[in-house]
Amino acid sequence: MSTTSLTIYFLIVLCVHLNPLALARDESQFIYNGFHGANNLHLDGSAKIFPNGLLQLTNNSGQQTGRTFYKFPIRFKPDTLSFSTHFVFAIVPKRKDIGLNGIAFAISPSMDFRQAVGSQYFGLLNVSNNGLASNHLLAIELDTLMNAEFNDTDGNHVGIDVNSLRSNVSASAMYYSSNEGINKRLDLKSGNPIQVWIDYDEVENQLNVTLAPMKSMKPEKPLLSTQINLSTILSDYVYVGFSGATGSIEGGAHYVLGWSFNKSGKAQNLQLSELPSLPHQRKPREKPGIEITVTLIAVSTILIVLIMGFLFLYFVRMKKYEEVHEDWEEEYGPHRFRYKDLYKATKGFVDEELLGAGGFWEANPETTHVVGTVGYLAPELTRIGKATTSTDVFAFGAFMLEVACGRRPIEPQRLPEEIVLVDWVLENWNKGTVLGTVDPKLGGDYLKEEMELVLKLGLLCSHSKTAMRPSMRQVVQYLGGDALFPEILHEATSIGVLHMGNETSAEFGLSFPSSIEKSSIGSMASTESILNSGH
Ligand SMILES: *[C@@H]1O[C@H](CO)[C@@H](O)[C@H](O)[C@H]1NC(C)=O
Ligand SMILES: *[C@@H]1O[C@H](CO)[C@@H](O)[C@H](O)[C@H]1NC(C)=O
Ligand SMILES: *[C@@H]1O[C@H](CO)[C@@H](O)[C@H](O)[C@H]1NC(C)=O
Ligand SMILES: *[C@@H]1O[C@H](CO)[C@@H](O)[C@H](O)[C@H]1NC(C)=O
Ligand SMILES: *[C@@H]1O[C@H](CO)[C@@H](O)[C@H](O)[C@H]1NC(C)=O
Ligand SMILES: *[C@@H]1O[C@H](CO)[C@@H](O)[C@H](O)[C@H]1NC(C)=O
Ligand SMILES: *[C@H]1O[C@@H](CO)[C@H](O)[C@@H](O)[C@@H]1NC(C)=O
Repeated sequence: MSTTSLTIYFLIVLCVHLNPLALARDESQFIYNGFHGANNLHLDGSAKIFPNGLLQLTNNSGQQTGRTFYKFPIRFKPDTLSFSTHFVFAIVPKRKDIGLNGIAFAISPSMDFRQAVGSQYFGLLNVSNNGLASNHLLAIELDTLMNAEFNDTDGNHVGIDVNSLRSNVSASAMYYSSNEGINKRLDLKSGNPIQVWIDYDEVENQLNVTLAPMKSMKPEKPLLSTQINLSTILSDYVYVGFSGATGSIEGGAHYVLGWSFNKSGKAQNLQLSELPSLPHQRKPREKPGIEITVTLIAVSTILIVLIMGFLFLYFVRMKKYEEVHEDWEEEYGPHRFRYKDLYKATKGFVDEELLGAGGFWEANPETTHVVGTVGYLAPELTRIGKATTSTDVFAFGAFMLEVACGRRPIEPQRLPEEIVLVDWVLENWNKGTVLGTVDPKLGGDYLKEEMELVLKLGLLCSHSKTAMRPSMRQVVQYLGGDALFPEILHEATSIGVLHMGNETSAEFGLSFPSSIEKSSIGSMASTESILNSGH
């Protein structure tokens, strides 16, 4: 054996036989800005370190427990009990609405947790040793589940646990924002990295736990601050580390990104920029925020109102332009053509399809050809060749008489005095037997006064002098009973002049000039003689 080999041998023997606790003093401070190449760590359960230095305590499967401890024991007694630690963790649940237990920073006399169970025991204790002073365990739990058996306050809390998972003190996860001067909520299982500082001062017996989101400085005020004398709780040599556990139903990943621990003073703050990044994760679909919900409701309401408005306008328009169907049409079917049908039938009103043309009024007032039915044409129309509203009134008068008497204006096959309807009616009027001209098919089934009114009106409209004819407005008023029909007195003394009511006036007199247009139309020509020859 060479001298060199001998030296190495003795060194090895020395190392093996040396009390490992003796080394602890030198290992009372460390910093891991990410865990790549970290070889002083003891990993068990599902814990593993990714190549980028990310420490994963549990993966996405359920019922997982993973632990990572600094593998050298640290001497707490009789040296100072004070310690300080800073770490960054992240809890990434598979489903955002379901908690998955969480992570605990633990100070324990042993790294052997084979008897411990996961879930709510965080992989640190079990049902039989929970709460025993012999555990010598201090744990800071970052709990995402509310376990009633441990008096948990909610499903997102931080607790200080002594020998038991029933916390001595706990609080909902929050951090103090010095800018705003208030505590702000932190979601432990948001999937985002969260910083934790744990500081114990043995002189003041004070244990502080402080949380903050990744980008924040250490807040001035801790989340938890409690008086506790650790000397009776912890053993002389302890192991420090983290345990993470998932529940039975849904999995989720627990990560530690960096960790510094100091027994000799304040733990150095981690170099946040050097910490490993979390695995790319599908962003859990957020429930729509209140703003989005309100916006959606508002937009929907506006749309509904608009649609209803349009529908309303549409129906109003439909109603407005609805074709009025008359009673007689019901019986015989509609006698009308829609513009669309006319347009189609005439191939868009092309000239070739023209049938005929008419003249309009841790468009072409100078009508040259008079077209019409004999009996309906006013006498002056043939003379001046110009249609007026009065000529329409004349035709209307002829029509009224025709309907009332049930015959055409001119029927040559009749007795001579009956050939021209208007003459015949006027003659009978003067004789006082006007109702004798009424259509016999009516069988007397009418009101005498109404019938007389129609006949009188028919005669008046058929007057040979245009000025004597009433306007259509007056006609409607007479028919509707809104205006009193001028009483025509037939007196022998007023031949050639008709009296309107009590007023005798040449202006209102009806005179029927003789022999004008007799040959052409023959309607009003003879009326004069009859009028004059009457009373
Ligand atoms: C999670 O880890 C356990 C134990 O390390 C392993 O059996 C399981 O397959 C892993 N599951 C996933 C989804 O990676
Ligand atoms: C709980 O753990 C303790 C110590 O680790 C062990 O002695 C005990 O048997 C365990 N109990 C159960 C129910 O696993
Ligand atoms: C747990 O809560 C119950 C009911 O509120 C209470 O009676 C009990 O004292 C609590 N235990 C602890 C350790 O706080
Ligand atoms: C704990 O927090 C309180 C209040 O901020 C502070 O006065 C005290 O010094 C802190 N103790 C430790 C050990 O950090
Ligand atoms: C803590 O407890 C130990 C043992 O009971 C005692 O010696 C020590 O004085 C206590 N420390 C404080 C600060 O009260
Ligand atoms: C521990 O504290 C001492 C004294 O404050 C400091 O010099 C040292 O850098 C710290 N080490 C760590 C790892 O925090
Ligand atoms: C937490 O503190 C320890 C040590 O002080 C006590 O022994 C426990 O009883 C106490 N537990 C609770 C729930 O307050």
